[in-house]
Amino acid sequence: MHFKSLLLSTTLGLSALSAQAVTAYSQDFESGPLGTEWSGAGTIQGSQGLSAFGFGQLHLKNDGSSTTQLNLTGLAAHTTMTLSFSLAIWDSADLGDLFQVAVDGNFLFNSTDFGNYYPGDNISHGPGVHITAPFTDFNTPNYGYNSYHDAAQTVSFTFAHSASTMQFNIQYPSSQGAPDEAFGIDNVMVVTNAVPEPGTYAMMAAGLGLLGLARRRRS
Ligand SMILES: [Ca+2]
Ligand SMILES: [Ca+2]
Repeated sequence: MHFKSLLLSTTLGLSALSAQAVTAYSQDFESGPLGTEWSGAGTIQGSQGLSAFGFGQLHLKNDGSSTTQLNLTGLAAHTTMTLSFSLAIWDSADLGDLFQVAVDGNFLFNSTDFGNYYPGDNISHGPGVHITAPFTDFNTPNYGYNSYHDAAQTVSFTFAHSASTMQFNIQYPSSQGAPDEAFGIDNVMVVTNAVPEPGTYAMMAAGLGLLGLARRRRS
């Protein structure tokens, strides 16, 4: 292998390995009150039976059709972001309802493939992965206090992002409102990923290049 191609492959390998993941924000809503980074609709309420699915005792529940919003500022330099959270879908959320997740005004999920109840389908729909037991009828399983089916999903989005601020909006525009139907979120985590600066690349590449040369000389 030529020295230049060795250097290039080493640099590319290193840049992938040395991407810096930083947890910019995490919130499980277990210790109130709700921080000022949150605005819009939503209050901290009991996780009810979804505590068995990682929701702890409390989560942020939105009982209506308007937006819950998270605003973060002062983010360290980064190139990509991962937003993850647990999603509770309470009561009779009807499949075909509109649900939306956006960051900085860009939709990550904007679909009517959302809801709890659809005979013969037996899972919840929405962003992410269904984690609660499949249901067998309108009332089972019931993880809440109302006599309706409830479900939960785990959600994760990774996308290009470099701004020092981020705005996360989550909304159930066609909600009939609690106690008919509602959603909640928990375990909200924002992780940013930064690659090393060009100067750092060059130094690491040079160091490894020299190492490579030394190895070649020995062999
Ligand atoms: Ca919680
Ligand atoms: Ca409904």
